[in-house]
Amino acid sequence: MKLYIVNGPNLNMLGIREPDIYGRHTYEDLVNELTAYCAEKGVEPIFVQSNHEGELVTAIQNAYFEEADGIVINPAAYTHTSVALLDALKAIALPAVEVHLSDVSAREDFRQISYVREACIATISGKGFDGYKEAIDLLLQK
Ligand code: CA2
Repeated sequence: MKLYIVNGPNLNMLGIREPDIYGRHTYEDLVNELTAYCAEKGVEPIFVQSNHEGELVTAIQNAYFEEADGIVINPAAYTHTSVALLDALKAIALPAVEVHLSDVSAREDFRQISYVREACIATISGKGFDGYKEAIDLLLQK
């Protein structure tokens, strides 16, 4: 089973700024933790982090062209703005799970909107790195 694990803008800053919201662990820690988790579960992970919307669209399309089985996606701020990511997820029609480190439902009004949610089988929010593991488990069950 091959899964794309896609992270959006500023998530490369994890552990560097705003530890109260996003924790003290780095993006590299996230990749290492999920690599180990995927190995346990027999999953091949493909990690993409980009600060650019178009590169995230390309990553989603690549999941389709490379015959991935699903996508775990934290689109970060593009969650709340991007019709392009929604369209890409709809176009490829692979099972996708939306993940957020923080509990977006308890944050600002503008974070209550998610464009991508409509194209995802589930949304997991506020569980930190464990949310990504839950998303992988959900896709494995699928
Ligand atoms: O909670 C999440 O995972 C978010 O997707 C994170 C986004 C935010 O725009 C969403 O509303 C919720 C922000 C990612 C920024 O990550 C940073 C990490 C460390 C320091 C600064 C930003």
